[in-house]
Amino acid sequence: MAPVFSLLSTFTLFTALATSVVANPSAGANHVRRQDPSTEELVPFLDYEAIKQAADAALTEDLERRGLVEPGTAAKKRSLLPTCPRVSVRKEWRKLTKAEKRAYIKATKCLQSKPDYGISPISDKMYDAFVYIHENNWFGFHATASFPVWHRWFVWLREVTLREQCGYSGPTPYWNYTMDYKDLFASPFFTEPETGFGTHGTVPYEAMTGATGYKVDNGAFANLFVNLPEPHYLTRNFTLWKDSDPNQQYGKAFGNWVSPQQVQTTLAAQTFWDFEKVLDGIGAPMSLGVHNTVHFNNNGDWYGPGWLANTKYFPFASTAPNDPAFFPHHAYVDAVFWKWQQAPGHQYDYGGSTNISDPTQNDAKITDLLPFSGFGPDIPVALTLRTEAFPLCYTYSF
Ligand SMILES: *[C@@H]1O[C@H](CO)[C@@H](O)[C@H](O)[C@H]1NC(C)=O
Ligand SMILES: *[C@@H]1O[C@H](CO)[C@@H](O)[C@H](O)[C@H]1NC(C)=O
Ligand SMILES: *[C@@H]1O[C@H](CO)[C@@H](O)[C@H](O)[C@H]1NC(C)=O
Ligand SMILES: [Cu+2]
Repeated sequence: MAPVFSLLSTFTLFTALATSVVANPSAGANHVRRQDPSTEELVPFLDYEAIKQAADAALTEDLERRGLVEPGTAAKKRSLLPTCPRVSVRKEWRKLTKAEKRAYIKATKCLQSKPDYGISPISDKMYDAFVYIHENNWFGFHATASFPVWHRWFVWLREVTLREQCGYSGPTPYWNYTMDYKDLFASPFFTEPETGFGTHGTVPYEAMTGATGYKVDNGAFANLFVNLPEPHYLTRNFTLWKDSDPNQQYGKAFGNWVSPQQVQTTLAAQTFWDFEKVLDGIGAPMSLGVHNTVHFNNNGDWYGPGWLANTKYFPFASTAPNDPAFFPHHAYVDAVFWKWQQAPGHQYDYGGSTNISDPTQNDAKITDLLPFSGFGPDIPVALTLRTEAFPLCYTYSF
């Protein structure tokens, strides 16, 4: 167990990845977006102009909070923006009706037959565009201040795309795995007949040279074929959890890192950067945090660049969104972030490090641009900080 555990020390892992990024910036960079901006298509269902205006309003609100512009300047800008047609409420997966679950699964698969408007140079399918924008420069928005805000916008882009391209009109689901912390993989989220996301499967499978796991051969996404970094069947490997005696250190630890108690500890953080550090287990050698624990336990495609450690793609391919379960997982991480923001003084708090190799670097700013590789405009952090405002237009109820 010890070697496995040391592999899983998040901070060590990320630092190692980041070091190789710095040392050899061109390694594995075979995924290059088209260079000529005039050939870049717009994503037709995103209102680029309105998003840019909303970003301007959010940045002006920030200036106004700091007394740098006349009171009322931001409100005037906001009054020119569209308003939310409605503020939708995201729901725990188990609260969706069977019909809603079926519709969500159908819409997810539908993305595999929709165009990506030139976003990914590797595949022309919208399903893969999400994988591509997540792997492209992934070290900029993992285990850094950008993590919660970048992934918030990412999950929202998926929500909009499921609605606009594939007609999904139900609630965006999140998987509240704290309900399952005593036995994560017995969760109906995975095991429910027909609408479960499936278990790790029974067939050992070498997805590509150096990357093994089990082909997902059951559940709603049985035999799902994905394309990044190269074509393979969706793969998971729950072994790490299953082989951990729940009464032993690692078995217990894995559960406890996603327990309701761990969420309380995360929510108790006083500043945004402390929140992110607890969420991701940064600088906490005995915790992977509420976010990373789930990735590491699911393994296979979920495991991010670590899964590809023995392939030519390491460390540039953070292809975890290959697994459709990525999105309900990240919607829950976002719910925890939202909850943290509800405490007095937290809504617009932002800061910390933008450097994955140095958590003490205190340079993150609300004006920082989050990169989306051409999937809509890059947006400033300020635009993500209130989910109830245009264009995000969603909330949680718990
Ligand atoms: C998640 O479940 C826990 C119980 O495990 C509950 O206390 C919490 O409110 C739930 N959170 C959400 C977002 O549903
Ligand atoms: C599953 O992961 C474990 C480590 O947790 C590893 O030892 C094993 O080789 C993996 N199995 C496959 C089939 O990849
Ligand atoms: C990030 O931190 C590392 C380690 O301290 C340092 O070597 C590197 O120069 C930093 N990168 C940037 C862009 O500041
Ligand atoms: Cu990610």
